[in-house]
This record gives sequence, C-alpha cells and structure tokens, in this order.
Amino acid sequence: MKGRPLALLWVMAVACGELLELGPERSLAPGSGGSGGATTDASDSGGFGGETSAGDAGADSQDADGDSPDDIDADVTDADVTDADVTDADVTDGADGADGADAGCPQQAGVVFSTCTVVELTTPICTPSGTFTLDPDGTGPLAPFPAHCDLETDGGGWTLVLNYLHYHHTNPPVAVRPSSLPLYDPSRKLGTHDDSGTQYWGHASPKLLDQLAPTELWFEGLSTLTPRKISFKTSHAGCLSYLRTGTGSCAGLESSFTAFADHTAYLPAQATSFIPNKQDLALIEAPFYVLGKYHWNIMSWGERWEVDDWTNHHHNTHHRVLARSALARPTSCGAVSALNPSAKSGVYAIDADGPGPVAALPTACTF
Ligand SMILES: [Ca+2]
Ligand SMILES: [Ca+2]
Repeated sequence: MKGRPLALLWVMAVACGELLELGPERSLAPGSGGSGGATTDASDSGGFGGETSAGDAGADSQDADGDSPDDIDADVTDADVTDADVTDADVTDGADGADGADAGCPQQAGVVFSTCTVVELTTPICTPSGTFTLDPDGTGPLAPFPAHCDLETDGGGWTLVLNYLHYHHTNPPVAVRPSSLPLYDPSRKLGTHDDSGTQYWGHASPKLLDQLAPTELWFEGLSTLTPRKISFKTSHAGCLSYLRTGTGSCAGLESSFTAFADHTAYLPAQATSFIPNKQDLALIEAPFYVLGKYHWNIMSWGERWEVDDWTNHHHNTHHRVLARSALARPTSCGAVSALNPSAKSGVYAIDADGPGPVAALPTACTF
C-alpha cells in the first residue's frame, strides 16, 4: 500500500540498514516471466483483495468509527477475496487520490497526468490509489477524464482500463469507451452488485488503450462458479499489439506471462486458442481460451460471461484489466518536476542511478 504503513515500513527497513525495493510488499520474485510462463509472485498481487486495502488507506483518516491504522502485515499477505477488510465502511477509494484525504499527503485534485504510471512516478509516496485526472494525448483532442489508478500492486502505476462486475443470469450490454475509462469502487462486490450502466462499467477501445502506451497488462478474473482466480501480468508483444490495435491475436501469451501469488487459474498457461481481430471487442471476446473448458469472456456472442470456466451467463463474474508503462523512477527531484510541473513537495521515490543497481529511495523534494 502506498499510505503511511508503507512509509513506516520503509523507516523500519532503513533503520535496519536494509534498502527495500520500491513497492516491496508487491515486488515480484526474480526470474519471473519468459518462456517458462507461469512463475509465481512472491507476494500477493493485491487486486480484488488488495484493492480493498486501497480503500483502507482512506479509512486511516476518514473512517468515522476511528479504526486504528491498518495492519500492513495483514494487507501484505492478503490473498483472500473475502477479506474481512471488505466490510470496512470506507468511502470509495476514488475519493482518496483526488482529495488527498490522508493527512499530510498533498492533494492531486486539478492536476492532469498522462497515465497512472506518471501518477505513480511523480506524486509523493504517500499518495493512495484512487481516482486521478488523465489526458493521455496531452494537447490532442481527447478531453481529460477521471481514471482509477492502482498505486500499490507490484510497484503501482496501473491504469484501470476494463471493469465489469456482472450479476448472474443477466446480459447487460458492454460499454466500449473511446474517450473515458471505467472507475472503480472496491465496496461493490462479486455476487452482490452489478455495475452495468454505471461509471464503473466498460472498457477502453483499442485506440484509447494505445494512447496509454502500455508495456504491461494485468488481467484479473473472478466468478462465483469456481474458486480459481485469474491474476497475471504480461508484456507479450504480440498480445499487447493486438489489444492496442484490435488486429492480431494473443497467441503466445500462454508461455509469456507472470502469475501473481493469488493466481490459481488454468488460463492463460493452458490456452490453446486465441480469437483474433475482434477490434473493439479484443479485450472481451476470448482473447485466450481452451475450447469447451476454460475461457475469458465478457458478454461474448451476446451471453457469455466466463472466468477460467465455461458457464455461459449463469454465474456472477468480475473482470478487470489494468495497464501500465515502464516504471522508470525519476533520478532526481528535478526530474520529478520536469515530468510533472504541478508536483507538490513531499517524499518521492528517487532512483539516483536510474537503471543501475541501487534501488530507489524515499527522498524529500521541495518544489
Ligand atoms: Ca487532450
Ligand atoms: Ca537503480
């Protein structure tokens, strides 16, 4: 998480003379990815469970019931979809980022970023996940819009580009979004809520996804039919190209992804088929599947909602996809302000030697 507990963790680690990688609670085990496919993250990916902790970050200062600050250990090891934290009476985490609700953390309301990766790199470490204003094409014709940023999982910097929380035995239409993104409310839950027709529903068109210039995509899927969870990231060039253009396919993804710790699905490792050339529906119509067994589908062919199974529309489902660009940390405070002229004074993750071996360190920057 990106709130005070993480800062505390850092302080404790530094006191122990140990330099932590940024986003230590989410960092990946070395040697992941590559042709071996499904390696397992050393820690929880966050995601449906972890996103809950994003709401918790807001609770630290906003909860009227005076919760004590969240236990970081619980969040770090949390891989449980039914995490009791879910019931915290948090405001939506969307309020946190925009309002800078955490005491002492600069507000980002009114600041426009190109992507959530830039939010991650050019806001203080204390900045919680939530809703930020993005304008991926800068001075181009696209108007700024709100988007959900995950600033915690696996180092943060993730922009939510697809969110479908669907209720069983329904087939609401999907929403292709050419100029906006779905928001996210972690209090809305699988089997309880249906987000159809709301601001939390939809997915980026290929063109909009392309404007976010992602180099990694993170897929998450849950259903109430199976306990298996899809939770992996990929930088597979062919799959990224397909989803950024609508042309091509994700063939090859089966051996080029990194599973997070909570990933238990057969997909994509067992995928043998990859529907090609689906244009605006590329993210939702079986980009990877095993015929008659395991699928990723979102109202595909008018009625199929599937997560690592073959269920038609008879079960509750929740699909999410998040995108990010390379997490190249600024090498100085000056580099922060160069990337974000509206940067506020605070403690930033500065990586003085860039790609060199020294990890980024919390560094106070005054602007
Ligand atoms: Ca613009
Ligand atoms: Ca470095």
